[in-house]
Amino acid sequence: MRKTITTSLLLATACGLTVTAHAAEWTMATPYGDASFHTQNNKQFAEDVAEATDGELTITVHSGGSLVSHGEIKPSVRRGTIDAGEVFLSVLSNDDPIFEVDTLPGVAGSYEDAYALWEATKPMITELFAYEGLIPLYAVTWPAQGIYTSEPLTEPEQFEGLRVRAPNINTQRFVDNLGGSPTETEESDIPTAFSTGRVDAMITSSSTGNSMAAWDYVTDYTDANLWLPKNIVFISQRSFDALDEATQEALMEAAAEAEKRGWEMSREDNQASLEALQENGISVSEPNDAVSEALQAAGDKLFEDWQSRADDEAKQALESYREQRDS
Ligand code: PCA
Repeated sequence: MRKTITTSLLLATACGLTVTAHAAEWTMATPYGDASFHTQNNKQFAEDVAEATDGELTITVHSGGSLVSHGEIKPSVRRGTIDAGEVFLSVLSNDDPIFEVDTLPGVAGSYEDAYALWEATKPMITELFAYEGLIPLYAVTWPAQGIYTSEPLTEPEQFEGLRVRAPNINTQRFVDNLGGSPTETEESDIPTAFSTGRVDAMITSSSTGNSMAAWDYVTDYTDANLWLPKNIVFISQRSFDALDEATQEALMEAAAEAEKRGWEMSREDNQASLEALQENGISVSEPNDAVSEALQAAGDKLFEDWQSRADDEAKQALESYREQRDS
Protein backbone atom coordinates (compact mmCIF):
# COMPACT_ATOMS: atom_id res chain seq x y z
CA MET A 1 0.00 0.00 0.00
CA ARG A 2 2.79 2.36 0.86
CA LYS A 3 4.28 1.76 -2.58
CA THR A 4 1.02 2.78 -4.25
CA ILE A 5 0.92 6.04 -2.35
CA THR A 6 4.53 6.83 -3.16
CA THR A 7 3.98 6.09 -6.84
CA SER A 8 0.84 8.17 -7.07
CA LEU A 9 2.39 11.04 -5.17
CA LEU A 10 5.40 11.00 -7.46
CA LEU A 11 3.20 10.88 -10.55
CA ALA A 12 0.99 13.61 -9.23
CA THR A 13 3.95 15.77 -8.34
CA ALA A 14 5.46 15.19 -11.76
CA CYS A 15 2.20 16.24 -13.37
CA GLY A 16 1.89 19.24 -11.08
CA LEU A 17 -1.27 17.91 -9.43
CA THR A 18 -2.17 17.91 -5.79
CA VAL A 19 -3.57 14.69 -4.41
CA THR A 20 -4.70 13.30 -1.14
CA ALA A 21 -3.20 9.98 -0.03
CA HIS A 22 -4.85 6.82 -1.30
CA ALA A 23 -7.24 4.97 0.91
CA ALA A 24 -5.61 2.33 3.08
CA GLU A 25 -6.36 -1.32 2.25
CA TRP A 26 -5.65 -3.70 5.09
CA THR A 27 -5.51 -7.44 5.25
CA MET A 28 -6.64 -9.32 8.33
CA ALA A 29 -6.10 -13.04 8.97
CA THR A 30 -8.10 -15.32 11.26
CA PRO A 31 -7.75 -19.07 11.77
CA TYR A 32 -11.52 -19.45 12.16
CA GLY A 33 -13.92 -20.25 9.35
CA ASP A 34 -16.87 -18.32 7.96
CA ALA A 35 -19.31 -20.35 10.09
CA SER A 36 -17.77 -18.94 13.27
CA PHE A 37 -19.48 -16.01 14.94
CA HIS A 38 -16.01 -14.53 15.51
CA THR A 39 -15.43 -14.35 11.76
CA GLN A 40 -18.90 -12.90 11.22
CA ASN A 41 -18.18 -10.28 13.85
CA ASN A 42 -14.84 -9.43 12.23
CA LYS A 43 -16.51 -9.03 8.85
CA GLN A 44 -19.11 -6.74 10.37
CA PHE A 45 -16.28 -4.77 11.97
CA ALA A 46 -14.61 -4.41 8.55
CA GLU A 47 -17.88 -3.18 7.04
CA ASP A 48 -18.36 -0.69 9.88
CA VAL A 49 -14.86 0.67 9.41
CA ALA A 50 -15.31 1.09 5.65
CA GLU A 51 -18.58 2.90 6.23
CA ALA A 52 -17.38 5.12 9.07
CA THR A 53 -14.29 6.17 7.12
CA ASP A 54 -16.05 6.58 3.78
CA GLY A 55 -13.79 3.95 2.34
CA GLU A 56 -10.58 5.61 3.60
CA LEU A 57 -9.78 2.32 5.33
CA THR A 58 -10.97 -1.03 4.03
CA ILE A 59 -10.14 -4.31 5.74
CA THR A 60 -10.33 -7.65 3.95
CA VAL A 61 -10.85 -10.55 6.34
CA HIS A 62 -9.18 -13.81 5.27
CA SER A 63 -10.82 -16.59 7.25
CA GLY A 64 -10.05 -20.22 8.06
CA GLY A 65 -6.27 -19.78 8.06
CA SER A 66 -6.44 -19.26 4.28
CA LEU A 67 -3.92 -16.41 4.21
CA VAL A 68 -1.63 -17.25 7.13
CA SER A 69 -1.63 -20.25 9.48
CA HIS A 70 -2.64 -19.69 13.11
CA GLY A 71 0.91 -19.80 14.46
CA GLU A 72 2.12 -17.32 11.86
CA ILE A 73 -0.57 -14.69 12.37
CA LYS A 74 1.10 -12.71 15.16
CA PRO A 75 4.61 -12.85 13.61
CA SER A 76 3.11 -11.74 10.28
CA VAL A 77 1.40 -8.70 11.79
CA ARG A 78 4.59 -7.89 13.67
CA ARG A 79 6.64 -8.06 10.49
CA GLY A 80 4.06 -6.01 8.62
CA THR A 81 3.24 -8.71 6.07
CA ILE A 82 -0.38 -8.27 7.10
CA ASP A 83 -1.99 -5.41 9.03
CA ALA A 84 -4.36 -7.18 11.37
CA GLY A 85 -4.90 -10.61 12.84
CA GLU A 86 -7.01 -12.67 15.17
CA VAL A 87 -5.68 -15.46 17.36
CA PHE A 88 -6.90 -17.65 20.19
CA LEU A 89 -5.29 -15.64 22.98
CA SER A 90 -4.09 -18.64 24.97
CA VAL A 91 -1.97 -19.96 22.09
CA LEU A 92 0.43 -17.17 23.05
CA SER A 93 1.06 -18.76 26.46
CA ASN A 94 4.69 -19.53 25.65
CA ASP A 95 5.27 -15.76 25.53
CA ASP A 96 3.66 -15.17 28.93
CA PRO A 97 1.30 -17.14 31.21
CA ILE A 98 -1.05 -14.11 31.43
CA PHE A 99 -2.26 -15.07 27.95
CA GLU A 100 -3.72 -18.33 29.25
CA VAL A 101 -5.33 -16.99 32.41
CA ASP A 102 -8.69 -17.39 30.66
CA THR A 103 -8.16 -21.15 30.25
CA LEU A 104 -7.99 -21.97 33.94
CA PRO A 105 -10.98 -23.78 35.46
CA GLY A 106 -12.69 -22.08 38.35
CA VAL A 107 -11.39 -18.57 37.59
CA ALA A 108 -14.29 -17.16 35.56
CA GLY A 109 -17.28 -19.38 34.87
CA SER A 110 -19.83 -16.89 33.51
CA TYR A 111 -19.95 -14.22 30.81
CA GLU A 112 -19.93 -11.46 33.42
CA ASP A 113 -16.89 -12.88 35.20
CA ALA A 114 -15.11 -13.60 31.92
CA TYR A 115 -15.57 -9.97 30.89
CA ALA A 116 -14.34 -8.73 34.27
CA LEU A 117 -11.27 -10.95 33.84
CA TRP A 118 -10.63 -9.39 30.44
CA GLU A 119 -10.89 -5.89 31.90
CA ALA A 120 -8.50 -6.74 34.73
CA THR A 121 -5.89 -8.35 32.48
CA LYS A 122 -6.21 -6.00 29.51
CA PRO A 123 -3.61 -3.45 30.72
CA MET A 124 -0.90 -6.10 31.06
CA ILE A 125 -1.86 -7.78 27.79
CA THR A 126 -1.87 -4.41 26.00
CA GLU A 127 1.56 -3.62 27.39
CA LEU A 128 2.97 -6.97 26.25
CA PHE A 129 1.53 -6.46 22.77
CA ALA A 130 2.99 -2.94 22.68
CA TYR A 131 6.52 -4.34 23.25
CA GLU A 132 6.05 -6.13 19.95
CA GLY A 133 4.67 -3.13 18.09
CA LEU A 134 1.11 -4.42 18.27
CA ILE A 135 -2.17 -2.85 19.39
CA PRO A 136 -5.06 -5.02 20.63
CA LEU A 137 -8.37 -3.88 19.10
CA TYR A 138 -10.84 -6.15 20.81
CA ALA A 139 -11.18 -9.50 22.55
CA VAL A 140 -14.25 -11.71 22.41
CA THR A 141 -14.92 -14.85 24.39
CA TRP A 142 -15.94 -18.24 23.08
CA PRO A 143 -18.76 -19.93 24.95
CA ALA A 144 -17.65 -22.11 27.88
CA GLN A 145 -15.62 -25.17 26.99
CA GLY A 146 -16.99 -28.68 27.37
CA ILE A 147 -16.16 -32.24 26.40
CA TYR A 148 -17.32 -34.15 23.31
CA THR A 149 -17.17 -37.95 23.48
CA SER A 150 -18.52 -40.89 21.55
CA GLU A 151 -20.21 -42.40 24.60
CA PRO A 152 -21.87 -40.84 27.64
CA LEU A 153 -19.20 -39.55 30.02
CA THR A 154 -20.19 -41.04 33.36
CA GLU A 155 -16.95 -42.09 35.04
CA PRO A 156 -13.56 -40.40 35.39
CA GLU A 157 -11.89 -43.70 34.38
CA GLN A 158 -13.13 -43.08 30.85
CA PHE A 159 -10.42 -40.44 30.50
CA GLU A 160 -7.68 -43.08 30.83
CA GLY A 161 -5.87 -43.14 27.52
CA LEU A 162 -8.66 -41.21 25.78
CA ARG A 163 -7.19 -39.31 22.83
CA VAL A 164 -8.55 -35.82 23.25
CA ARG A 165 -8.23 -32.98 20.78
CA ALA A 166 -7.23 -29.73 22.53
CA PRO A 167 -6.94 -26.20 21.08
CA ASN A 168 -3.98 -25.02 23.21
CA ILE A 169 -1.24 -26.14 25.59
CA ASN A 170 -3.22 -25.53 28.77
CA THR A 171 -6.06 -27.75 27.60
CA GLN A 172 -3.46 -30.38 26.77
CA ARG A 173 -2.13 -30.16 30.34
CA PHE A 174 -5.69 -30.47 31.61
CA VAL A 175 -6.25 -33.64 29.57
CA ASP A 176 -2.93 -35.00 30.86
CA ASN A 177 -4.05 -34.35 34.43
CA LEU A 178 -7.19 -36.36 33.72
CA GLY A 179 -5.13 -39.32 32.51
CA GLY A 180 -5.99 -38.78 28.85
CA SER A 181 -3.76 -38.42 25.84
CA PRO A 182 -4.00 -34.89 24.40
CA THR A 183 -3.37 -33.79 20.82
CA GLU A 184 -3.21 -30.13 19.84
CA THR A 185 -5.39 -29.65 16.77
CA GLU A 186 -6.52 -26.50 14.99
CA GLU A 187 -10.26 -25.99 14.78
CA SER A 188 -10.16 -26.35 10.99
CA ASP A 189 -8.41 -29.74 11.33
CA ILE A 190 -11.04 -31.24 13.66
CA PRO A 191 -12.93 -33.21 10.97
CA THR A 192 -9.69 -34.79 9.67
CA ALA A 193 -8.50 -35.59 13.20
CA PHE A 194 -11.69 -37.57 13.82
CA SER A 195 -12.07 -39.14 10.40
CA THR A 196 -8.49 -40.42 10.38
CA GLY A 197 -8.94 -41.83 13.89
CA ARG A 198 -6.29 -39.56 15.45
CA VAL A 199 -8.67 -38.48 18.24
CA ASP A 200 -11.66 -40.00 20.07
CA ALA A 201 -12.89 -36.89 21.86
CA MET A 202 -12.43 -33.13 21.96
CA ILE A 203 -12.57 -30.15 24.28
CA THR A 204 -14.12 -27.07 22.75
CA SER A 205 -17.30 -24.97 22.90
CA SER A 206 -20.88 -25.54 21.78
CA SER A 207 -20.13 -23.10 18.93
CA THR A 208 -17.19 -25.00 17.51
CA GLY A 209 -19.01 -28.31 17.96
CA ASN A 210 -21.82 -26.85 15.92
CA SER A 211 -19.75 -25.20 13.19
CA MET A 212 -17.59 -28.34 12.84
CA ALA A 213 -20.66 -30.68 12.73
CA ALA A 214 -19.57 -32.63 15.82
CA TRP A 215 -22.47 -35.06 15.28
CA ASP A 216 -20.55 -36.61 12.38
CA TYR A 217 -17.96 -37.92 14.89
CA VAL A 218 -19.32 -38.01 18.43
CA THR A 219 -22.57 -38.59 20.29
CA ASP A 220 -22.27 -36.75 23.60
CA TYR A 221 -21.49 -33.25 24.81
CA THR A 222 -20.73 -32.78 28.49
CA ASP A 223 -21.41 -29.10 29.11
CA ALA A 224 -18.81 -28.83 31.87
CA ASN A 225 -18.41 -25.03 31.88
CA LEU A 226 -14.64 -25.45 32.15
CA TRP A 227 -13.59 -21.91 31.21
CA LEU A 228 -14.43 -19.12 28.73
CA PRO A 229 -11.38 -18.50 26.53
CA LYS A 230 -11.01 -15.48 24.27
CA ASN A 231 -9.89 -14.56 20.81
CA ILE A 232 -7.99 -11.32 20.42
CA VAL A 233 -7.91 -9.08 17.35
CA PHE A 234 -4.90 -6.81 16.95
CA ILE A 235 -3.10 -4.61 14.45
CA SER A 236 0.41 -3.35 13.95
CA GLN A 237 1.30 0.01 15.40
CA ARG A 238 2.96 0.83 12.10
CA SER A 239 -0.24 0.33 10.12
CA PHE A 240 -2.14 2.37 12.70
CA ASP A 241 0.35 5.25 12.60
CA ALA A 242 0.01 5.45 8.83
CA LEU A 243 -3.68 6.43 9.19
CA ASP A 244 -4.84 10.00 9.69
CA GLU A 245 -6.31 10.91 13.02
CA ALA A 246 -9.98 10.80 11.99
CA THR A 247 -9.52 7.32 10.52
CA GLN A 248 -7.73 6.13 13.65
CA GLU A 249 -10.63 7.36 15.76
CA ALA A 250 -13.24 5.70 13.54
CA LEU A 251 -11.27 2.45 13.68
CA MET A 252 -11.10 2.45 17.47
CA GLU A 253 -14.80 3.27 17.76
CA ALA A 254 -15.71 0.39 15.47
CA ALA A 255 -13.40 -1.87 17.50
CA ALA A 256 -15.19 -0.97 20.74
CA GLU A 257 -18.50 -1.76 19.03
CA ALA A 258 -17.14 -5.06 17.75
CA GLU A 259 -16.11 -6.07 21.25
CA LYS A 260 -19.55 -5.31 22.62
CA ARG A 261 -21.34 -7.02 19.75
CA GLY A 262 -18.98 -10.02 19.87
CA TRP A 263 -19.76 -10.82 23.51
CA GLU A 264 -23.48 -10.67 22.72
CA MET A 265 -22.99 -12.88 19.68
CA SER A 266 -21.13 -15.37 21.84
CA ARG A 267 -24.05 -15.69 24.26
CA GLU A 268 -26.55 -16.04 21.43
CA ASP A 269 -24.39 -18.47 19.53
CA ASN A 270 -24.03 -20.62 22.63
CA GLN A 271 -27.80 -21.01 22.91
CA ALA A 272 -28.29 -21.59 19.21
CA SER A 273 -25.42 -24.07 19.06
CA LEU A 274 -26.63 -26.10 22.05
CA GLU A 275 -29.96 -26.41 20.28
CA ALA A 276 -28.35 -27.32 16.96
CA LEU A 277 -26.22 -29.99 18.62
CA GLN A 278 -29.32 -31.60 20.11
CA GLU A 279 -31.34 -31.29 16.91
CA ASN A 280 -28.56 -33.20 15.21
CA GLY A 281 -28.66 -36.02 17.71
CA ILE A 282 -25.98 -35.04 20.22
CA SER A 283 -26.94 -35.75 23.80
CA VAL A 284 -26.12 -32.70 25.93
CA SER A 285 -25.75 -33.08 29.69
CA GLU A 286 -23.96 -31.68 32.71
CA PRO A 287 -21.20 -33.70 34.36
CA ASN A 288 -22.25 -35.99 37.21
CA ASP A 289 -20.59 -35.71 40.64
CA ALA A 290 -17.81 -38.22 39.97
CA VAL A 291 -16.82 -36.57 36.69
CA SER A 292 -17.11 -33.09 38.26
CA GLU A 293 -14.73 -34.11 41.02
CA ALA A 294 -12.18 -35.40 38.54
CA LEU A 295 -12.45 -32.20 36.48
CA GLN A 296 -12.04 -30.15 39.64
CA ALA A 297 -8.91 -32.05 40.68
CA ALA A 298 -7.39 -31.73 37.18
CA GLY A 299 -8.26 -28.03 37.23
CA ASP A 300 -6.68 -27.44 40.64
CA LYS A 301 -3.47 -28.99 39.39
CA LEU A 302 -3.59 -26.81 36.29
CA PHE A 303 -4.01 -23.73 38.43
CA GLU A 304 -1.05 -24.65 40.68
CA ASP A 305 1.03 -25.17 37.60
CA TRP A 306 0.00 -21.74 36.26
CA GLN A 307 0.90 -20.08 39.54
CA SER A 308 4.35 -21.60 39.46
CA ARG A 309 4.96 -20.06 36.03
CA ALA A 310 3.17 -16.69 36.29
CA ASP A 311 5.08 -13.59 37.38
CA ASP A 312 3.92 -11.11 40.03
CA GLU A 313 2.27 -8.80 37.53
CA ALA A 314 0.12 -11.63 36.15
CA LYS A 315 -0.80 -12.80 39.65
CA GLN A 316 -1.64 -9.24 40.60
CA ALA A 317 -3.93 -8.89 37.56
CA LEU A 318 -5.74 -12.07 38.60
CA GLU A 319 -6.00 -10.79 42.15
CA SER A 320 -7.52 -7.48 41.06
CA TYR A 321 -10.07 -9.40 38.98
CA ARG A 322 -11.01 -11.45 42.04
CA GLU A 323 -11.36 -8.37 44.22
CA GLN A 324 -13.61 -6.73 41.67
CA ARG A 325 -15.66 -9.88 41.18
CA ASP A 326 -16.17 -10.42 44.89
CA SER A 327 -16.87 -6.78 45.78
N1 PCA B 1 -13.25 -22.98 19.66
C1 PCA B 1 -11.88 -22.89 19.28
C2 PCA B 1 -11.19 -22.23 20.43
C3 PCA B 1 -12.09 -22.43 21.61
C4 PCA B 1 -13.40 -22.79 20.98
O1 PCA B 1 -14.47 -22.84 21.58
C5 PCA B 1 -11.27 -24.25 19.07
O2 PCA B 1 -11.80 -25.21 19.61
O3 PCA B 1 -10.23 -24.32 18.44
